[in-house]
Amino acid sequence: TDVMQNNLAPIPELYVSYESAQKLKVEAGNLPSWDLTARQVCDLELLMNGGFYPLKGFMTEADYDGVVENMRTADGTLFPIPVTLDVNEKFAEGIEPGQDIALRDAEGVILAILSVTDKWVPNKSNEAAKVFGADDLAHPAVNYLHNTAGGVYLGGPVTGIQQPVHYDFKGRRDTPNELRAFFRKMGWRKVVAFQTRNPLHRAHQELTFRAAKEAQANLLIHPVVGMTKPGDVDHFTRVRCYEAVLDKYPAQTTQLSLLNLAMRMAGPREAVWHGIIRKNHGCSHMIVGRDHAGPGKNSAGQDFYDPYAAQELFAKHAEEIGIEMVDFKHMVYVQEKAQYFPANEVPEGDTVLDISGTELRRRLREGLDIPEWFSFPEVVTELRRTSPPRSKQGFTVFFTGLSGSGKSTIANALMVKLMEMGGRPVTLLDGDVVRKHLSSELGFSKEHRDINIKRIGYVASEITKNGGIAICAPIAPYTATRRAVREMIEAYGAFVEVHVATSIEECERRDRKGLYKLAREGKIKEFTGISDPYEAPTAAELVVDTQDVDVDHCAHQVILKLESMGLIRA
Ligand code: PPS
Repeated sequence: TDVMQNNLAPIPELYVSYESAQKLKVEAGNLPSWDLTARQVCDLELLMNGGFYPLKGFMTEADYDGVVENMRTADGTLFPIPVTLDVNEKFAEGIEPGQDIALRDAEGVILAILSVTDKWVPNKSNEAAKVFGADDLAHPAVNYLHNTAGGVYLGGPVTGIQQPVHYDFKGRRDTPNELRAFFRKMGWRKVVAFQTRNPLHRAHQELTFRAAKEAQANLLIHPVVGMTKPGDVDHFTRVRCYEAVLDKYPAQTTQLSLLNLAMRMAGPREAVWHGIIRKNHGCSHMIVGRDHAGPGKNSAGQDFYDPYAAQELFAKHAEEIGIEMVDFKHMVYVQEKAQYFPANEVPEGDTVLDISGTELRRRLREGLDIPEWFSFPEVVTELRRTSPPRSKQGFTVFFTGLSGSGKSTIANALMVKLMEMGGRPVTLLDGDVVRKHLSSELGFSKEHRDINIKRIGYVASEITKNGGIAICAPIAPYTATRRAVREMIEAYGAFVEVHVATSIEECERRDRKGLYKLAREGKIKEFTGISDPYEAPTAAELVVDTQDVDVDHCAHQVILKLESMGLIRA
């Protein structure tokens, strides 16, 4: 059929010639310029290089409406995901349709010119409900839409000046036309694409190998390195893993190429989108799995999409896209046969072995065995380099409590105990120390306290990222701010919140610095607990009360907590 005999002629790109680009670049210096977000850079790259063909720019309002409502642009072209340029209200104010704007990357390099034809305020809740299936912030793209994306969309054709620059894995990145040319040169008329955002383990290697055999096609491992689901293994690690798996395939049959796509985790619609993108990259087939591009659970704890909805929607549109679906066989390891089988072909009575994603992460975290039947040793080595066991990772202990509650004293004792154990550098970010070195210009208004805590959080997150132990001991009276710090740190390691719950009466009775007396007399304003709020934590990892308990014992309780969390070894 036509589908099977892939057309590998070049597809249109949005770039102008080198000479025109040089001229445009100079002229664009005078245009208003928009600094693209990381996601917009990904979208722009695929617009310009033909990955999103036949789109010619960021969607107009009519295209957007059509895409949101029924997956088609105004002229009827199938396109399931809105590709829009969101900007903030302030920038939008100065822009009118008819105007050109320069699109710049994070370093200020001009990548393209957008000729604005449309400017509108989108109905984000409607977009969320129609495109992602629910206006639910548990969906990463809905969260992005409401909490990160700007409030105004600009649309219009894009004139490409230059590709975004990548410094990593340059040799593994290909435009659609580069891949088409490669397939042409190799004589690969049938190519099955494997979309992935995870490391490849043996089951994936088996299933991709089988899919290629079944379709009598060559195989393109086409992992996403743009943006994936928050919490995924970073793309640097994954690419090293893919490279390690590459020579497990028969020579000359398989190609690895990196796709700078910003995924939306939109399940069925995303699968169709992936199909269009792969078609543009010269593929004739695509593997679609169970729960393809699934975003995880919604806020009610249920799956956003039926696990087979993506395959159904893809199958419905495969002919129009011009790509054939190879449905994913769930491969399982059969112990007696020491071999992988499709789950529905397991010999009766034989034992099936499996390790879930959650179990794999647990084993990595705790430094436990990962058997060779599950993954290639080279892959496991890479994963262990990136995710050392918790006892070797950095972490943060964050004390919070009233002035004079004993935070600093316990924090000091903890620091000494951790230094006695050795192994990791320890930094104490005590309230007073921080206010001297990091926040000397700040006072005690809510705004200033928040800035202070976020600075502490930033420093602690860097320490945690680099494998050290950060101990923080500010008052940190606001729940939302503590949560923001937790999120910053949990990207790199554990965050252990310790509430030093000494009562205000006890703190005032001790009044070690004489501040409570001054606060009562009104000589210190906005004093926490007296004339300023303290929102006590409700879900701290540990609560210690210093009344009738000595400091050494409190610090020891923290040590026990760290041990039970696997952060230190006894
Ligand atoms: S915050 O809210 O987390 O930014 O505060 P923090 O940086 O921990 O600073 C608290 C220390 O500053 C002294 N101090 C005050 N505390 C609370 N309220 C007011 N108005 C105030 N003015 C000065 C006080 O000594 C705190 O030290 P600790 O170690 O907590 O007793």
